[in-house]
Amino acid sequence: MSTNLSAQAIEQFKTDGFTPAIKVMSDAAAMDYRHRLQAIEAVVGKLKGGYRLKCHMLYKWVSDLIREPAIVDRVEDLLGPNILCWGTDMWVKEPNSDEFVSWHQDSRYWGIEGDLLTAWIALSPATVESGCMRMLPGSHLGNTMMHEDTFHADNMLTRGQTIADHIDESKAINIEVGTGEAVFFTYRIAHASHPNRSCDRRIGIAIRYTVPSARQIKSDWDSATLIRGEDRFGNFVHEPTPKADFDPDSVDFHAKTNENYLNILYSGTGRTEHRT
Ligand SMILES: O=C(O)CCC(=O)C(=O)O
Repeated sequence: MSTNLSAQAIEQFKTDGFTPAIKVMSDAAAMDYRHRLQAIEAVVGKLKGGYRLKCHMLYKWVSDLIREPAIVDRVEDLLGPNILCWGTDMWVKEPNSDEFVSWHQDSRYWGIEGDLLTAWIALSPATVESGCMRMLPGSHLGNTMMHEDTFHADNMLTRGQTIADHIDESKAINIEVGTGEAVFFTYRIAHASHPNRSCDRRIGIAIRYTVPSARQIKSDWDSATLIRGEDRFGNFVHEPTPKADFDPDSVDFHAKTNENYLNILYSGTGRTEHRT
């Protein structure tokens, strides 16, 4: 079975800013990943802060997932042969809960100049009822929009950042993603998601892929994991690969890079306390 994107999906990524949902693993593999995630929750509780962010340095199975050919081959179709993984976030919405994600563009906050895309993988069905993402097609082609910080208690974003401009909801599209499917979207796209009103947890893992020519402009230091090809730019310190869950070498490195990441995410807010 081909693990490449169709010409149509590549075209849609260029014009709309995202691909259709594409099967990247079996339902059984997704269930296995879900069990691994839940086994960590059983030990550390709700995944917050470092347990949720850049966690490919903490959990061996996430470190394996970011290298999965069924995902990376598609990323290569969009970014080219040299690929770095810059981040991994868990997005867990509990059944019948109020947590939501306001309209935002990731490119507004991450300090990355260059190409960056997300592979968002569903480990349970992301439907309209369970609070799948919504995206505004073509919004990646204009200028970055103005955002304001709300710090709303139910907003899953670090600073509750919300696009201040009017979003025409009638033009937004629901991005339903089945278990074991992924949607690939550029970090410039405006996106959001409603609360989970279903009886199951809505679990997604977002993997952020970029290219070696990209650079961090909000910090003198940043790191990424080389996934494929070569890095002739040296803009990111290369991250260690955990040999097992909570490998001490990776844990130390993760603490440093995650603190740097949170400082970038909160820059300009004057807040020193991080709430993720
Ligand atoms: O999972 C969600 O509902 C939102 C995810 C998101 O905003 C992102 O991956 O950038």
